[in-house]
Amino acid sequence: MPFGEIVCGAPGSGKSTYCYGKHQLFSALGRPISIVNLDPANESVPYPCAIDIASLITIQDVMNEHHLGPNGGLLYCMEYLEANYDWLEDRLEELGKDAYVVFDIPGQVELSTNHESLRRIVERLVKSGFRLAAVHLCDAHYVTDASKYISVLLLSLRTMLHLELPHVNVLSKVDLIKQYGDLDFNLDFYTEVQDLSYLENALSTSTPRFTALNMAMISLIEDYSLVGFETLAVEDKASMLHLTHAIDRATGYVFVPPPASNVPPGTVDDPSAPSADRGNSYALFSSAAGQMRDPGSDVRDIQERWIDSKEDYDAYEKAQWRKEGEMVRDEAAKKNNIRERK
Ligand SMILES: Nc1nc2c(ncn2[C@@H]2O[C@H](COP(=O)(O)OP(=O)(O)O)[C@@H](O)[C@H]2O)c(=O)[nH]1
Ligand SMILES: [Mg+2]
Repeated sequence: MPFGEIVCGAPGSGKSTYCYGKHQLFSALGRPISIVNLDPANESVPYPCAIDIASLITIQDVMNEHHLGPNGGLLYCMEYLEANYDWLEDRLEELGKDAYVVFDIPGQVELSTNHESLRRIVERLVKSGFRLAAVHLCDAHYVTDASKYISVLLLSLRTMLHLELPHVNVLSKVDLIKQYGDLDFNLDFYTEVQDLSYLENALSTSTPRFTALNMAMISLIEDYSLVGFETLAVEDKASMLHLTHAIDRATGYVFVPPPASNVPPGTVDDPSAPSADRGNSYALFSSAAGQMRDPGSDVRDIQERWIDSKEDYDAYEKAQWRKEGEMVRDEAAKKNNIRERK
């Protein structure tokens, strides 16, 4: 059964960079991955593309032929893709049943908030057997201002309700957050979205005329109680691994055994199997779906890494990289010496 991610988010939120990072990470881990570029506005795609919408339709052709602007052209492309869904389906089938497919979606927000084409394409993918999660990237810069943070919360909530998929919201580019100034609260306040009424003070100072409106929106967000965020710094391995784990839990990939492993006989479906056998599968479930304990799983560690002690960590990492570089250079020199002596 194929698994996958719908990577959405505003233009510039880091979707294509994330897809590239994911490709590098999964290639290193030996996990299957295919990236599908569905964004006709992606001019130079940084990752190897398994399927590219450009071979179906290009935004330039649409703009020339139908005299549309870039935004209208892009919506046309999505509607065209929906009408020619079999083009996508045929190519996805070629990737096989065990594929892990990451879809790079155009940044136009209406596609994931109110336009119907993307939603219907996603619906058909799910019907055809795909286990998908929506990965919604939002630039972490927005948490530095209370009213922008509210817009991001509303956008995330709307996207969750529109796409109707298991959903992972992500504050991207968290490595840059420090340069935008001090946060009013610790990072966990923004990622856990627990008690937004604390924002009232900041809102009434920055936009006093809209305080009542902002507070009404806050109570709406809290009523749904759906939005929360993971964080991402794409070049940080721990951050990518943690996000991958969170997405694997959303799609159910955590329960997929490695291809080479044998399924213990009679463990899951057979109620007459000895309890010791069944115990194994329960342990798998509780450890796979239990509390996450990897290095990026505590948002206080993220706060320390990227906000409180960023300079110290950066200096430490630089020193480690230098050491690694020197080791590689010494190894190469040693090998050269041996070869020359021979
Ligand atoms: N510092 C930093 N920059 C990032 C990160 N992710 C993306 N970017 C930069 O953000 C810009 C926009 O990224 P892109 O992937 O093209 O965004 P897209 O429009 O959503 O596909 C590029 O200049 C990226 O290099 C990140 O995690 N950290
Ligand atoms: Mg892009």
